[in-house]
Amino acid sequence: VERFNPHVADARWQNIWEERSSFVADDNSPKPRAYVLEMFPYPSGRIHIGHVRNYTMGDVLARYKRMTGHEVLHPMGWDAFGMPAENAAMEKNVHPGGWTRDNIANMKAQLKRLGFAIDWTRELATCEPEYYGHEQALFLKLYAAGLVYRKESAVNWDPVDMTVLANEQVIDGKGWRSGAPVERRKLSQWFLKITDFADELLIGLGSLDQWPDKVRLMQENWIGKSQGLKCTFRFPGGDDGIDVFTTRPDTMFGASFVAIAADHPVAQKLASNAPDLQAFIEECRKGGTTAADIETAEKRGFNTGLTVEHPLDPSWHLPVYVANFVLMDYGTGAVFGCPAHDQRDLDFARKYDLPVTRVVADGDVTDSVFVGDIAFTGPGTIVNSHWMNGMTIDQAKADVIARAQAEGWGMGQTQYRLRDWGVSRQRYWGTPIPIIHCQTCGAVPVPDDQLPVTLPEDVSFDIPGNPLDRHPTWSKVDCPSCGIPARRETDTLDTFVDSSWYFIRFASQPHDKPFDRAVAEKWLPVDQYIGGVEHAILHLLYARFWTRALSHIGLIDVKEPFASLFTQGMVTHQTYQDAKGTWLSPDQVRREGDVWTIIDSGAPAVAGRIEKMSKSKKNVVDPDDIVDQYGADAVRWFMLSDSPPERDLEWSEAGIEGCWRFVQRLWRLTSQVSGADGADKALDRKTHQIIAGVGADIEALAFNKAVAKIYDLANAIEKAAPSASRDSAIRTILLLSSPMVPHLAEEAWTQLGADMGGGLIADAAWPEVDPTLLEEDEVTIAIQVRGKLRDTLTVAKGLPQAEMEALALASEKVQHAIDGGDIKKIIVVPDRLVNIVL
Ligand code: ANZ
Ligand code: ZN
Repeated sequence: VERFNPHVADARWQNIWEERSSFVADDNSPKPRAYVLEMFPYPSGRIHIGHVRNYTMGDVLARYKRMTGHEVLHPMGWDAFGMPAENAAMEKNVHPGGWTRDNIANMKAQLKRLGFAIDWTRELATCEPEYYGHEQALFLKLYAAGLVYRKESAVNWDPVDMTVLANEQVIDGKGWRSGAPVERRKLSQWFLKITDFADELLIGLGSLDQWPDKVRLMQENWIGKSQGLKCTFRFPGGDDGIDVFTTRPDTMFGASFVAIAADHPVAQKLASNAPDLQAFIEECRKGGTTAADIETAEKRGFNTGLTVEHPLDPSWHLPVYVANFVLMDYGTGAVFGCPAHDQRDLDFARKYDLPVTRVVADGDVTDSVFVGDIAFTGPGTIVNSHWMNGMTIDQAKADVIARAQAEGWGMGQTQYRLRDWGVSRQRYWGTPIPIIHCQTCGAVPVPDDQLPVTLPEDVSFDIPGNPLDRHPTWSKVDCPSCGIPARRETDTLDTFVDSSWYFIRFASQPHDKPFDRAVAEKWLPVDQYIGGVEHAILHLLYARFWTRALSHIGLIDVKEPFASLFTQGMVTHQTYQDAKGTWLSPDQVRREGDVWTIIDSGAPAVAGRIEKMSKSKKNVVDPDDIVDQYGADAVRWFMLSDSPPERDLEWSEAGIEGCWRFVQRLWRLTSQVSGADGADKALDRKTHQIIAGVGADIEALAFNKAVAKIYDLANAIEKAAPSASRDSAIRTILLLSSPMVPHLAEEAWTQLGADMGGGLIADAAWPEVDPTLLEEDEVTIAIQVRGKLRDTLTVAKGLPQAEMEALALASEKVQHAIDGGDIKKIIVVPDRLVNIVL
């Protein structure tokens, strides 16, 4: 037999699928639907191996669903806005649009070579007005519904480049280009009211039983619901005071100070005539804006000299500090500090020499000296707290909240960690926010018939900042409402907005509106979503929110966009370094015995850790190169073999060669259809068990198990003698492996086509399982003599008792054990056991 030649076959079949529109989804199909989606790629330049693994998994499921009678939607598009395009523009003097579109063309060609069953008629790129114009319309609908607002908020400000930085452009608290320490600055920015949906998003997690537990937990923590008390610490003698939020009202008698955020109005007011406080506040504003930045910063405070009354004992006065660890946008921006039971408070108290009073006892330990430098946060009994002594934490919490409500100085309160979603970006390469600022009318939405607001093409990137801001004409427009000269909003939307609804646009993409509700509802929710766990929080939460928001305003009746979620592992590869620690690529080194050397110089090299493929460590393999070498099917087969899909997969030369050999082995098998007669019962049984097993494995995304079963069947076929059963097993193995190695499967299918009536294997039905063949029809029975096991026999299931007896007595081992003795009785348990009593 000639070898299977992917260099000819791959492209041929890809063209045939395309010509026949094999994978174009029909909105009006009467079949049951399956929407299979992988997270769409950012067009960074080239497809990387992680994409190949991700899309191969989705592809196998999509092809399998087609074969099992579903109308499948399996689309692909491009998450095409974002910083890298602007960075390229700054560094290489290219236009972000040109750079992005070139990348899309290249990456699309790369994907096509892998033979994915994608409906390319639905391809979309978020950077095209055809997409983002509809996004602007949706944004304005949310605005009209009160789900969008503007407020002052902190951004990362690079004082040297005089520009706003995205979080990912802040590296170790410094601007990525200037290296200058980043400052916090206030700007008026646009927000989406995701907090209105905090509870819904939390409760909704409960229905997502086909999501990984870890992802649900991460979202739960991100939403961060906590219940506690909001209460006032009054200024002595006054009516007003400082409101604090606490989740531990049970520890109130352990309070030793009150701390407020640097941006708290009380701090601001005091600072106006206290230069040293003003200086402290400025200090606090330095450093990044993320919670992690603030968490890790050293705890520092400023004693304001003010005091407040303790609500449970007004004669007891506590000092008020401004502290860098208190955030203005959580709770009330103020806390009471209880050092014995909160680590930050303890660090703070030790530094500023404040009292530490233990109020929760752990067993017999009640003395504060045992607090040491570690706060006690476990369960226990209340102590040092007057009437609360002896209560549990929960009893004390309830007691204090009830008392506060009765006496009017506090209220039970639910608090969420989740913040509203700031969507303003001071960047060019994003969706323009469709608002016009007018001196008289305020913020005016761009009228519908003036959408899309398109980006200007003539922009420059030679100086830092937002090119939209300095464009000579773009932002100069007349107010749509009153007609006077006004200014177009120059902020663009966070690219997470683009990826919050692309799966709806895939399902339905009319020209004149974002989507057709009825059509979108036919497809949604996505039945299987596959992607990287790095998107476990933000992307998935934003997409869930956006879908709920659209549903809230009546645009679509879908609550959860992704019914089932799968997060795949990474592709890893061996790393190599030279003696100085410079990374070397695998093809720069050679192994001689146990030592590695650099091929060019003969100098020693070190084989390092197996790590995620990355350009910086030089351990990448380029999908194009390996497809050139081995063809698409061997690469696809490798992506599915060996490792469970949620685990990391190590790329290896030996591994891909094994896959290449298996592809050839399958090919040879298919040339062995003999036309012979006769049944091979054992092979039939194996074949049908494997049909059932592979189907179940693919449904469960256990691709490595499906692959192992196909190997198993190949072995069985190779061992079997020619028969009709064997011919049928050969056809079956082709069908079962066709979702994984579709090019080979099509090629072999046509070769067998003479006796099968033609047609594509892509359109063939998944083989049916004969349930009677799944049952084992033989059993193993135990033969005992005087209760002792003497032999085991394999017999037909349901064998009559007399025959079981006869077979037992015919056994040489049994006869030996009887040794001429008298048989008193023979006990038979059908299908299990024969016991001979002497
Ligand atoms: C007193 C106390 C005693 C607290 C104790 C904890 C332990 P979660 O669970 O995350 O909601 N807190 C409240 N507002 C804050 C702010 N704006 N910035 C920094 N910290 C703030 O956390 C709630 C707890 O975090 C609150 O309960 C408060 O400290 C602090 F033994 O109050 B606690
Ligand atoms: Zn106006």
